[in-house]
Amino acid sequence: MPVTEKKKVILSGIQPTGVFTLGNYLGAVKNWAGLQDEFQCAYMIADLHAITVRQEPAELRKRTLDAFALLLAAGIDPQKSLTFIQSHVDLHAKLSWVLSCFTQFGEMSRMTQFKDKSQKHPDNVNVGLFTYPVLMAADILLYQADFVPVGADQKQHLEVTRDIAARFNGIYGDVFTIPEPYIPKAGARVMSLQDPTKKMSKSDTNPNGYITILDTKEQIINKCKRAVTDSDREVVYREGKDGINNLLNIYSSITGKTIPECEREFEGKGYGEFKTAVGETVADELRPIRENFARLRADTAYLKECYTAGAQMAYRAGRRTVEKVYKKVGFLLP
Ligand code: ATP
Ligand code: LTN
Repeated sequence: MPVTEKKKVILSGIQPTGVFTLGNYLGAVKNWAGLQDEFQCAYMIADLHAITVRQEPAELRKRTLDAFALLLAAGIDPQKSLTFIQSHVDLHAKLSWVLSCFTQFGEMSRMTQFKDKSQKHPDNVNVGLFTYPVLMAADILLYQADFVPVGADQKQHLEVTRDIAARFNGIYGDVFTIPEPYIPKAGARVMSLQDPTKKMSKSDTNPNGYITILDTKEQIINKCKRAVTDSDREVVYREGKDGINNLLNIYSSITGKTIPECEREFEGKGYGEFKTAVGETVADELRPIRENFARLRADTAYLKECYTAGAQMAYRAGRRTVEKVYKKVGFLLP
């Protein structure tokens, strides 16, 4: 009889800090649906992470439900994948505490996301923002994930997760699987349309900087037309042409064409024509998600059924890891 191989485990998460942007989609969520058959996947809404920046409570609740519906709208099937909300599974917080005692202050100080976000919110540089990557490590290690599909901005957090896991394993034996990042070749870093030296972010205060996956065709085309570029005329990928490079990346990531193929397609054409083509391509790609979302979001009873079942299954999947960790570090079991 053939030995059936156990599927490798994938885990990823997204914060309910706003409607997902084209960056979240191309860098992460788009790939998640396609991994569901080959892997045992777990996808969660990272609401614990979201409160590292001050959130209005009613708004956070609404955004969490929106984000959950968006995952399903983007093709995540709760029958195939563990689909849940982070705060519903208390194991994340428990493991995070233990891991924080195996993480060095200096390691956290080097995280660029911490530096960026504390600059952005100088009035609220809280300890949660500082230890954010430890909680992320707990999310991943709890489920013994083999791969973590994320955008390029999360690479540093994954490296630190690997370091924490290896350190713990070095002391206590093989407790954690060491996870690998799974970063897409194209679309891993979509930049802001208004400042193409910064990543596109859903918590940007200027909505022209990002395209959300629920924007209408008209809004998308308008934002692309207004995208900051440069003063020459050639649609070519070149150092210093950050705005055009970004639009080429987006176009290439959606169409699957290589950058030189895209350049050839727009040879001799102006920026206006190129920007409209990018806008139309993006809008066509996102339309089905917007339609699915409208249908799913209206059915809150179904969403609740999915996230309740998801949390129970996630709990069962993660429980053994916490038990093992508690035993290893020497807690007297109740
Ligand atoms: P916030 O603006 O609140 O910090 P965010 O838009 O950066 O949020 P996250 O929830 O932190 O989004 O990230 C969800 C996923 O989307 C992660 O895997 C992250 O790597 C990916 N991602 C975020 N922004 C981009 C981007 N501009 N390009 C590619 N991938 C991205
Ligand atoms: N920090 C992530 C969101 C996130 C995540 C995770 C991603 C929270 N926990 C676990 C992968 C695995 C971000 O994208 N900013």
